[in-house]
Amino acid sequence: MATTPAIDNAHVRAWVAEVASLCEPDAIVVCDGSEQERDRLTALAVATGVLIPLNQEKLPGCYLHRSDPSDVARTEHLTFVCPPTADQAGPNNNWLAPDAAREKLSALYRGAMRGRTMYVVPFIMGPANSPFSKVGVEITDSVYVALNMRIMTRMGAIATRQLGDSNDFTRCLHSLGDLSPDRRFICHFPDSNEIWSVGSGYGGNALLGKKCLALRIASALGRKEGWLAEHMLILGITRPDGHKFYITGAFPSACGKTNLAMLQPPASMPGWKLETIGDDIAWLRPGPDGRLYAVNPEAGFFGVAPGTNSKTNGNAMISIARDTIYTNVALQPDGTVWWEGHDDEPQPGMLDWRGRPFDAASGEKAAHPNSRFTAPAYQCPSISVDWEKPEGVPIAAMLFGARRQRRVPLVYEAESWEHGTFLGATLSSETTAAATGKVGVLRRDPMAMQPFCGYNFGDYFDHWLDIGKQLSHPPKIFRVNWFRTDSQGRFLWPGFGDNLRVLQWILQRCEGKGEARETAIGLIPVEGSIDVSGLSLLPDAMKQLLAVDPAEWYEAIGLQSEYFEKFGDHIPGGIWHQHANLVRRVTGLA
Ligand code: GTP
Ligand code: SPV
Ligand code: MN
Repeated sequence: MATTPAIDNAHVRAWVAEVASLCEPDAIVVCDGSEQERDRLTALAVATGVLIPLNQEKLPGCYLHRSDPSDVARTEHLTFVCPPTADQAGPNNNWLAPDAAREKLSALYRGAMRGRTMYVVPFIMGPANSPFSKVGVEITDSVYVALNMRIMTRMGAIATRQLGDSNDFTRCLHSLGDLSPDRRFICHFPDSNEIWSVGSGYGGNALLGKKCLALRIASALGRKEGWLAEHMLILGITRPDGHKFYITGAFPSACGKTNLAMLQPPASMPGWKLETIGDDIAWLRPGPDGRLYAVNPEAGFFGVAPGTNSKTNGNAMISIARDTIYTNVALQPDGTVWWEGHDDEPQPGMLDWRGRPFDAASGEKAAHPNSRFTAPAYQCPSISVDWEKPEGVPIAAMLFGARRQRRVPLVYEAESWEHGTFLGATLSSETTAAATGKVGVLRRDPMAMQPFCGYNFGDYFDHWLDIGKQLSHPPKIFRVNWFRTDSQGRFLWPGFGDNLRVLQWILQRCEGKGEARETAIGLIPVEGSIDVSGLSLLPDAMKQLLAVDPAEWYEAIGLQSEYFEKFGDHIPGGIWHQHANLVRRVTGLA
């Protein structure tokens, strides 16, 4: 079948022909990323009900998409990593043998695009012409996916040019199939640099440049090539004294990356300047000067809508005021959108995320808890001038954070790279609506990568330790927790903009200043060394936020060793060494 326009790259052409004969689309369209193309695809999406135009005066260029109600979040139990052996995938992944996966999915792809158009979407992850960047080509039968990829990646002619006649690209095959969860699979083939996804049109399951390529495939590539692909935001911070720092932060899904990446200083901290580089993914490489450099491989934000308002995240509110695709939010009668935690009061006559009249008395949410916006990064008022630097930005500190009501203090510092790797490896968090399943259950989530590491976690920890050995000036590593609660379930820490108070202490520590005390788990701020002036905290809040209770940590060490033992001898000695240190200190105190 002819493609429009013709494909110059022989490898892409051959692969497209192969997929077309399997999926049998009615037409093949190769995306160029132009505005005319966006307008054409948008008009088509509106005509077919895939997109609903919003109020074009209040929200120019904005559209609403309602996904199938059974297809609203990543489905981790249907996600597989398929290297030749289960041991390579590790107990952290679902594994299918590559041949078995191909056979199973080929049957689902056969004829799946009959009556549909097949879009060929070339894209770059990373800035054009950066040594960090990787090219992918996504074949999809979803116009929603094509339009989202246009926002989330450098899509179209720019990618075709960067690829040239090379065969070095990730083959990303996606079909909506019949959207049935019974026939939904997201499979990754790190050895052949391929992703096969079928049966879902949602976010991380379908926009294959994001979690599938930029984390699962990239983490495996990074291991081979000597770099790291991480579920991290990247933030630039200029202090009132003019000193500029860059930090990264790994927090599990829906645990605050986008919010921290777009942080606005509290009124009590004038003169601080914060710049967004990325809100979800960082690719990190040791630089020639022995520091670790980061780029954001993405070009847009696929952010959580609920809870976003001009107080919590004013930069996001401005970013999503135009040219944004909203997914599964509520629709107001005036053609604007609403979600729980929005600035505005909901208007009477609102439709919920499924398009049904919203009934506040029903107890159901108007927007799905994992409803999202897709917005171009350049629209963010805090976007950094450095965000597309091909060589990336040098990282002074890395944060590991999670949702923890108990045990884990507001912030503490690792004593070394190895200790910091251990703090990342022992991260656990209460689950959120970003993946299907029960919400609020504590689960292990090393480096916030449990759903995203494309190989055995034991080998991944080892790779982290190896990277550290290549750094003469490694970033300092910290654990943070904005989510600690008191006995009545109230947040002890105000969070959001006030998190800058914690970052201030972290930056002081990066310069060898700031006061810390040694504890069993690491270096904790001395009370008074985090500036809380102007905050109305609950009585004793800072004492509780900075407490280390040996009895609580005694419980943790047992759970940690139980977890690491699952990985057998893949767990490197350095991690066991750090665990033994913790055991010694905790039992010494208990
Ligand atoms: P993914 O896109 O799924 O990877 O999520 P994320 O890590 O970017 O999370 P995001 O910043 O979108 O925040 C998710 C939810 O956590 C939102 O409802 C926020 O309002 C809430 N949140 C973010 N930061 C804080 C904080 O400092 N304190 C509290 N209490 N809530 C926060
Ligand atoms: C996450 O779940 O961490 C996300 C959204 O950032 S998704 O793209 O669906 O993975
Ligand atoms: Mn994420």
